[in-house]
Amino acid sequence: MTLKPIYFLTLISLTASQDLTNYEGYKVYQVVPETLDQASLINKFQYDINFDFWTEIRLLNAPVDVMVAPLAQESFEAVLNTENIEYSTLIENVEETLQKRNRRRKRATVEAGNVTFTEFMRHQEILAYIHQVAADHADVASTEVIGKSFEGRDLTIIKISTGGSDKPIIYIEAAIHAREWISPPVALYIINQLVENPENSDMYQDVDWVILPVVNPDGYEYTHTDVRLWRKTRTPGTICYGVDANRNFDYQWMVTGASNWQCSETYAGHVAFSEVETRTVRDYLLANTPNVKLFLDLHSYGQWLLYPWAYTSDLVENIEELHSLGDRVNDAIYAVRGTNYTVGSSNAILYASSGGSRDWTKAVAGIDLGYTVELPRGGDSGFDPDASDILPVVTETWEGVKVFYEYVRDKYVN
Ligand code: 0X9
Ligand code: ZN
Repeated sequence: MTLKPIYFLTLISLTASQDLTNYEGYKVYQVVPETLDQASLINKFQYDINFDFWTEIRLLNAPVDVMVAPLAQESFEAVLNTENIEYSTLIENVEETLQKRNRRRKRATVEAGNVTFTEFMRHQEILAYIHQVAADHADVASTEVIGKSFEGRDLTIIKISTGGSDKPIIYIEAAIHAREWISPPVALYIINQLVENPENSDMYQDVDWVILPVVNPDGYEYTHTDVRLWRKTRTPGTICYGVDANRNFDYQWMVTGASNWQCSETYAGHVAFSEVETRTVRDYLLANTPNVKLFLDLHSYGQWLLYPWAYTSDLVENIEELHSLGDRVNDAIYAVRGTNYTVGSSNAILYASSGGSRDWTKAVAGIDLGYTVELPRGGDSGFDPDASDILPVVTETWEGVKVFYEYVRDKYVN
């Protein structure tokens, strides 16, 4: 069948026309709910397309950063004022902040195969680095393309292992949310320290490591080329692009804290696992159960160490283990320069969300230990740390990763 050109053009113009690419006049408010009523009121805006929650409402008296479209600001402020909810303006005009940042963002090129922790690397550079590591350390490191993104980019893991079978695996992934730029460097630093620092060679004798530095490369690249604050994947819908990959996993999918509206930042997809990126992660993990013992999902921002469940306030069965391990990881990170994480027990989470990877890894893949690591904020937007902030964050986080490793080794290696 051939489409007449005129129909074809109409179809194209109907596709993805509502996506936001300019943030002129958008404001970011920092709101502090002090009572449950206030929290519940603010939470109602989660489902409004004019609101993009940059951090979630988790505890009373903890600040929540939310970006609001110009046309909704007056009524939002009116609600905050009437209800006596404490707030301040974090960013007056998001577009201006982004433009200022763009002008400053002149970076040195990264030589192919090298890694840097003083610049944010592009997806191709990240791939080149992990391939180089595997080539230089073929006895302990190998890469595998476990799938392709929607736009055809390689989803490449690096495995660090001295071989043998049935060793416990620590699986770490980053950048399931495109704009959370501090997360891939943390993954890359773990690779770098394990393989390129001989002091750490003990850490992969009895435990295998699998690291996927960018889960959502299409979105990640789009944040570099077009829209800095893009969060979702880049699959086209009829009106808007993208699915929140961290609402797309098939456990309690679309039950709460997720949207069925395709233009929402937390759009769960038209079905669970609609996204090739989440299916790829699913298939890899299922193929490697029961060896995967620890799942770390690197996000930003907010300094939270979150364990299941996200979809319910019921307590997870091994909460004591998860909480005390989280506390010890925080102690190790804190010792470096005082960065303090809040370790999230389920009852501390005020509002649930469902379809996230970490609930799925616990309930379906049977991975008992799993954390969403919300790394520290940085830069004006919180998602945009200065390149000079990378090193302090990756080095302190590495101290926490060592604690995770020791726990897995002590528990699962005979
Ligand atoms: O909403 C998310 O997907 C994560 N936060 S983010 O700001 N990086 O988008 C949190 C996922 C885990 N959620 C809960 N444990 N509630
Ligand atoms: Zn995230």
